[in-house]
Amino acid sequence: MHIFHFNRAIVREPAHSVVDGLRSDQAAVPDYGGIVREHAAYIAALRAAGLAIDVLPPLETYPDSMFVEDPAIVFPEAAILLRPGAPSRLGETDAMRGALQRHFQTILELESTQFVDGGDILFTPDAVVIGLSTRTSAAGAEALSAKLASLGRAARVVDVPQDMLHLKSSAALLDEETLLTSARMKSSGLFAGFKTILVPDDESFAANAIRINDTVFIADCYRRTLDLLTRENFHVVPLPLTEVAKLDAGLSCMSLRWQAG
Ligand code: CIR
Repeated sequence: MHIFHFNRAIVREPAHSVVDGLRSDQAAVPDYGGIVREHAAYIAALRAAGLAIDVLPPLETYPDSMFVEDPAIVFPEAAILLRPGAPSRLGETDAMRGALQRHFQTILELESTQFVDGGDILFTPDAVVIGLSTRTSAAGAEALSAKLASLGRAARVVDVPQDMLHLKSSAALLDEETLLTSARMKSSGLFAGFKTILVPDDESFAANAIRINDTVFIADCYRRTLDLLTRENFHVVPLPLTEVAKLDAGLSCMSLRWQAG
């Protein structure tokens, strides 16, 4: 699989209701205008990285629906519709189906007792890593592993630490063998077989980065992680994320990315 090579993406514009999205810190109220600006900067950055983008319309019924990573995963040859583990987000699966049908002939789906958030899925060269979390159930991970096997892809299941929303809240692949992650993720079992670059403890969420073609995108508030990656010779582009981060969200969750034939 081409882990970092992408030429297409799907994003969804934020709805006004996004300010009512799920978040762990109720005191940190996100600003709608700020989210719109950060989302626009994100789309511009993906276009500059060479991606053609489908921009889906906002869905007021689903406050978190701009986080399109959670209801699906996509590969060059197929897509899998997931079932987000938060009840308020379950309907996002149906809302994503049509957008995927425009691009993928093969679309697999989970069943009603199975829950998986795309934020718990990390693609690596050898396997698709699935994190068990408050959103991704063991039954969901098992069912997804079987779907992946039917596509000829291996899966590996790890444990997301309890204080993390998703596996990718603090983990990203920087190249074929190197993970950007945090010490908090060590107990997950994710590190096995990888070199790791650990972000500073007070920048754990900087590891919700994305590599797209030759560029690594990180949130612009994490200056020490930016310096660290630059010293390691990665081409790093910081993006504004202050308001989006109030919704416990990062860069990976705002797009579905793939390499179309
Ligand atoms: C949620 O709690 O579902 C949203 N407020 C944030 C989802 C972020 N998604 C992701 O990291 N994959």
